[in-house]
Amino acid sequence: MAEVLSESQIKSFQETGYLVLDSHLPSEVISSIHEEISRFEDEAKRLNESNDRLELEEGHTAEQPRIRRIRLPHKISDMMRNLMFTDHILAPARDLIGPNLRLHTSKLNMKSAENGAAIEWHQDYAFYPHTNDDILAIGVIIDDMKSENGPLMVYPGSHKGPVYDHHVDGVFAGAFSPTDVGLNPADAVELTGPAGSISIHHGRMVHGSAQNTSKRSRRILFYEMMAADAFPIMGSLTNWAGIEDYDTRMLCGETTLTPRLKDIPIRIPQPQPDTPISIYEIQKGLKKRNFAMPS
Ligand SMILES: O=C(O)CCC(=O)C(=O)O
Repeated sequence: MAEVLSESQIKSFQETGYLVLDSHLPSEVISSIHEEISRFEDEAKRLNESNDRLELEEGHTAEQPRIRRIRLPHKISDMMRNLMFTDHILAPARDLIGPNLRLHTSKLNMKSAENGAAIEWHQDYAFYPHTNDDILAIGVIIDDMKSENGPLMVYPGSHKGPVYDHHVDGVFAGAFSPTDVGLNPADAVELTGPAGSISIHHGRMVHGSAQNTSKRSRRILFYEMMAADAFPIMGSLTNWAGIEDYDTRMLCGETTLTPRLKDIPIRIPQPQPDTPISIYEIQKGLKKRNFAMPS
């Protein structure tokens, strides 16, 4: 018996690999996220370079702080940690991949007005292959997400296809060009919705987003999670400091020591480039960009 999703929403997710739940969160939650972001923007005014909390956008200055990403918000904001454990986030995930869930990571992508960076096409599963693909990214849409401000885009159904080659010159580059692998750009779909909506995409879904050239920011808070019986394959970009540490990431339900194996394609994201672990930096290895770079 599903908790919040209808049978047709579950079926649609299984077929297409994504869902948008319009106006899913109370407006107070979004207001609280805004307050948290303001706090991090104040912190950014004192920074000249990125650190393990805040990744700065090119062009950042103390006068005009520009944050590209708030890293691991569940670790540095009680508010965003508490939200992660609510049914707003976990109930739809349980409806899609079962009762036992473990966090993979969290991030808040800021995509600022007028220059916010693109994210090239990729599959999350190419970064962190696991023994099965019951893996989701849940995006809390903080600003109205529309065509003009660089919405998340997906290739519906691509979660059932190959895991594409995300390497350039033999080094993991975390991206690829859809046209090189026979995907038709006309098939890509923009995920749009008012602030307070949530997007859900499958771990194998091909997705990306263009630079934001509009006058409005497009901020989205991702919680990426998987079934507790999905274990990282060696070489996966998963922080693993032993099972005790891994189990601190349980979001709900029971942990296990018996991984579930699924017969699915796997590629190992190794060797890694000699850059900090950030998708924005890793993707700089891509020679043929699909989206414009910030000027
Ligand atoms: O923020 C976006 O539009 C896409 C985010 C994404 O795919 C990522 O951070 O891995």
